[in-house]
Amino acid sequence: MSDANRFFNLAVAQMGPVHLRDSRESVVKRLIEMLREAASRGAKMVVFPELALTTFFPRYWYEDEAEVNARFFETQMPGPVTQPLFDLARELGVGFYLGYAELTPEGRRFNTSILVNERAEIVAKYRKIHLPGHSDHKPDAPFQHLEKKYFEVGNGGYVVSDMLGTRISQCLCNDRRWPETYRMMSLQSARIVALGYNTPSHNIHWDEPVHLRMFHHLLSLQANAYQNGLWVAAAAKCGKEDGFHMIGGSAIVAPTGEIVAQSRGEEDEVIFARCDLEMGEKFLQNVFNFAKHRRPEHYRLITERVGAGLPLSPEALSTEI
Ligand code: CDV
Repeated sequence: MSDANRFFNLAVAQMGPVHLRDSRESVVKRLIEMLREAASRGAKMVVFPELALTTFFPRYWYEDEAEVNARFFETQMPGPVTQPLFDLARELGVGFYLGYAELTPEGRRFNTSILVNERAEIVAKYRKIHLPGHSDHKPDAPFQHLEKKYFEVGNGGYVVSDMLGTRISQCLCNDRRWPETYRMMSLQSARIVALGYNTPSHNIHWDEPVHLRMFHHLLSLQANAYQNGLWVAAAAKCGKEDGFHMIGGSAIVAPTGEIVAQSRGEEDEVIFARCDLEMGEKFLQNVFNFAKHRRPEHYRLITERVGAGLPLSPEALSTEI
């Protein structure tokens, strides 16, 4: 592999809060500033957060679905407000990943991300698979997490795209906690995972200690990067949105599982890494040589069962006839 293909300059653009009153135009202006900064540092691609264009609206209960659609969802990508971001990406020759709320012409709603190449063409779309939260109104909770009300489960699977001289895959927020996500990508020979997230620091479902939110976020990225020989680039939307706090901790993690870049604060911030795309190969040719060591015949339950059930009998576990 030549050095030009071996090293991939990757940027993550963390966003500070987006409040309800903030216009889409003002948000896109912030994205544009960070795209410029990333390009000036030599980035080939910039990873923006999940639902980057609006506040994290699943924290609010709305009766009026038409209002939700009009206020928070995109019917076009690019649309008139996001077009300048695409124009600048083309001018600078930089690709990007962007999360947004998608409303389809049929009225279906997804929590979506896209990969855009250096010619500002949308190469792939991903629709979030692991939707967290609930669909009912919880008036006694300090805030809602209504992803199950506002979005359908993604229907496109884990897509791996040839882009910018490598293979890039996408997921969104809660997906990063599930090992199946990364294994699906690595089995398709992905090299880089782009992901955006909005992680409230308080868990409304149980009294989870606040410090665990950051710990589990980083633990998930690091363990899965290592176990799948992947570079993982994770972009937060964070800080207090209208008083509701979300964790920062945007990071670029190497296939060693080590964090090579991490945000410092909870504001707009670009972090950067020169990624050696051959680094993952060492792991994938040795300890995680899938073709040599994986034993799918012993993993049946992973696709057959959703929730945990009773232990299997020895006969059911055996592969011998
Ligand atoms: N937007 C998210 O998917 N947030 C979840 C929260 C609810 C735990 C996350 O995994 O960070």
